[in-house]
Amino acid sequence: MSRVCKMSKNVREVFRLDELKDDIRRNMVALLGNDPRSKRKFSYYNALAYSVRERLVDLWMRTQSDYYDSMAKRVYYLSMEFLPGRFLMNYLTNMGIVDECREIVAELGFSLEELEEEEWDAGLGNGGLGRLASCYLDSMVSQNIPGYGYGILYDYGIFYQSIVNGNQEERCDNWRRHGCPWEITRLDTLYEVKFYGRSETYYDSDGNVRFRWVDTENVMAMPCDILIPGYGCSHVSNMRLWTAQSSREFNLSDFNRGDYIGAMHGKVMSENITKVLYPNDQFLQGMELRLKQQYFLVSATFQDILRRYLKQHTSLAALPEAVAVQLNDTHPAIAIPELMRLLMDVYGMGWDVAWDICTRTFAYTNHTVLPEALETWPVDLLGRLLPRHMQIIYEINRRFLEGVAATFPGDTERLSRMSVIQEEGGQRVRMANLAIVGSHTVNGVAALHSNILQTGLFRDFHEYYPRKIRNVTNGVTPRRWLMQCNPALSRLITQSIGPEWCCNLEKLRELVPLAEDSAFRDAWARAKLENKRLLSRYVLRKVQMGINPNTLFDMQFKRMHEYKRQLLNVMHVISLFNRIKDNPSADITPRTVLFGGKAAPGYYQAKLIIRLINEVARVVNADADVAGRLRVAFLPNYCISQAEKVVPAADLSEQISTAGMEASGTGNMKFALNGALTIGTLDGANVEIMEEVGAENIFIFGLKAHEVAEKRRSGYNPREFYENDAELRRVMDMIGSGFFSPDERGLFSPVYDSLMHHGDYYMLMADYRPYMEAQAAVDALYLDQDQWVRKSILNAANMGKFSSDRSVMEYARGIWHVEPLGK
Ligand code: B1H
Ligand code: IMP
Repeated sequence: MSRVCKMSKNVREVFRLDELKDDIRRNMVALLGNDPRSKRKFSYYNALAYSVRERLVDLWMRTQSDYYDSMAKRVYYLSMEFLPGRFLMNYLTNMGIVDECREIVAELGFSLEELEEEEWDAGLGNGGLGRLASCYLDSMVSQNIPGYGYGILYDYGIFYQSIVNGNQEERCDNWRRHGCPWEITRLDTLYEVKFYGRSETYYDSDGNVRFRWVDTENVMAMPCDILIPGYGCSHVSNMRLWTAQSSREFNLSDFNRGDYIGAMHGKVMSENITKVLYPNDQFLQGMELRLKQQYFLVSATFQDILRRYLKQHTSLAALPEAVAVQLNDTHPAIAIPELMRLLMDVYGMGWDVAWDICTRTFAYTNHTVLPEALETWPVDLLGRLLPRHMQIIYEINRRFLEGVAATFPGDTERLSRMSVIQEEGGQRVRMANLAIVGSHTVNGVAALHSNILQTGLFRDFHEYYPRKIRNVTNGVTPRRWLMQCNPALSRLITQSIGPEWCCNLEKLRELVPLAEDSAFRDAWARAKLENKRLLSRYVLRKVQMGINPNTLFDMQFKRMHEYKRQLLNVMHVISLFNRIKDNPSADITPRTVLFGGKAAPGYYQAKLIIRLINEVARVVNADADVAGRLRVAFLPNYCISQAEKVVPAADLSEQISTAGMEASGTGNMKFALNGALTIGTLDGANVEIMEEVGAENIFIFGLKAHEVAEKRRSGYNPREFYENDAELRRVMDMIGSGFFSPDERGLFSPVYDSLMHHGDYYMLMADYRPYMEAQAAVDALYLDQDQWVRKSILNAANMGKFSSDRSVMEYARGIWHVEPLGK
């Protein structure tokens, strides 16, 4: 903290702000080749970005030197996804120079906000899992924990979603088309990554049998660094993202045979590895290219980790004392056999020593229990692409099962459940089992989820390794998710309780007594209203629809997924519509219901629900009786920069997944931190949010996780709810009969059928009435603005636990065994 304060006092000196304007002009000319007199926003954004970045490089080098000098243990966060969004405001926020920069930019004839809008989001992830990785990097560096993110620099990030005639259409996200000023490409560093070939046995000089991987096809990995400034800029770290480059000797034999085009084809194909992010949140497609991406990340990263380690060590024996590797889900779990391969085949270690190093280095975070998201790879495919790894996986499994068999003699069922190799339906490698066996610690991402891992999905493993599976509840960075995205509320909070909250979110508790102060409540309500006005303008621009900031803003923004139950929300909207139509003079709480989220391109049902939302919106918004009381909109292309506009403006946050299915959720935390009240099920981190804010300040409804499980076991009959609830029946019949699709009556039959005829797997029918009742309580409370605002304040005030600073410190102390530097 002391460093932070010192820095902000003389920030003008440290960051040479008096020279910033000149630097912007200089970069306009020298780097961009543009005339500073042309007033192009895009050029100014870039020139500003370069001028900001260059101020951090120096601090980054000092930070790295600190790490070396102190021989600090380093954390490597391996993730196939990072979702940083835009960088400019984050850099300025963390450097503490937003206001100064705003002045300078104004002198150049721009507003900071308009330059900010010039930046294209870095969307190198699908959703929560990728954004969590970015929050953790922010928290690591802000708390002086030596950490790096390692990932892939996809040419195309998560697709751009547009809505055409109510349907989702995907466009490619060519996010670097106009360059990316934050990237520092290391053209001079290249690692070779091998694929295919075969594993060969040979004898070393001592006569021992050894293995080597030969006849491979090689691709080069080139790193690109993006700096990550800590808040207060005490430290600056980086994420290192890899791009694929063809190796020079690629298909040399084709060249030599005169097959130039054939050789070039191979070259181009090899560079495809980092072309595109797979857009299937929580659904395994099992494509060879995806496995290639995973191994590409892992191989390049470990060459870099070992290179750095070996600068200061002569033996790899102490690797676990110097390096902690966190696997962000199983996506990089091929790292386990890769490290074994390196230690044994390249550095000559024996199995036992290598295995001990390996298992003391890795930890694995599980983010989902959905069966369709659990990674398994066909043995054939893995064995062809990575033959030596397949051998090592078999050996890991053989030794592991020997241990299990010794502990549970004769329990063959258990052995087959726990095996890394799934036998039924063709042999496959279960990546989760591999990750558990090869890690010292496994964690779930919210208390309920970790409990489900221990007693459900990983129960056998929990019995075998009773201390391995633990919980670290997710968190979000208060820098981006309050300070940066919500200046109005941040200002008010800082005026009231001082600025420390952004590094110590528990401080927000000091707002609790202020909930009883009517002047403070008024100021709070004004800040929320200002945000709602800003969002209204954005909605008008985006979808040409006027919305009224004085209505209740009811928001559900997240990936489109059946388990997240956007459909349940739609069913509530339709019910409200019917109530208004039945009784046009009824006194109801005016609402604006907003949705946003992408559906995986091949996920038919999720796309159909987007269409349904849009058709319901069309009917509702056009109805004269409804006008002024209910409006519905789907905002296209939900992404980080849109979330920064949506989250601060929400009154009500919809977190209504089927209990037991949302591992944690992090949107729930962001909304509550910005003063939204939650309507939700007891799922994921909602459980802990309720514990923190108190049951009286949150709208909890519906089946609990154990009740969902119990209903599934005992037989669940959705029709029973249909038959016993006239209002529900009417909603379902409207969807099924084509009320919202008059030109295509059967359009929504699959939605109707999934609930009525295909078992309603996500139990919307069971939760409909409790949800309606919870929504009625929301309506009633909103009419009493004084009470509502009080609860809004109490929500934000009690979000301290959900800072990613807390999560990261739990990982650091309990899993990585690293301490913040300089403390
Ligand atoms: C989460 C994923 C995920 N869980 C596979 N699992 C993917 C799985 O491309 N893939 O193959 C991509 C993503 N994402 C989310 O993680 C959970 O659903 C949320 O509940 C959780 O908050 C988030 C962060 O822990
Ligand atoms: P890397 O750790 O080798 O990737 O280097 C990252 C940065 O750390 C370099 O650009 C240097 O600024 C710094 N650095 C690298 N090696 C050393 C060292 O041995 N001592 C101090 N600083 C170093």
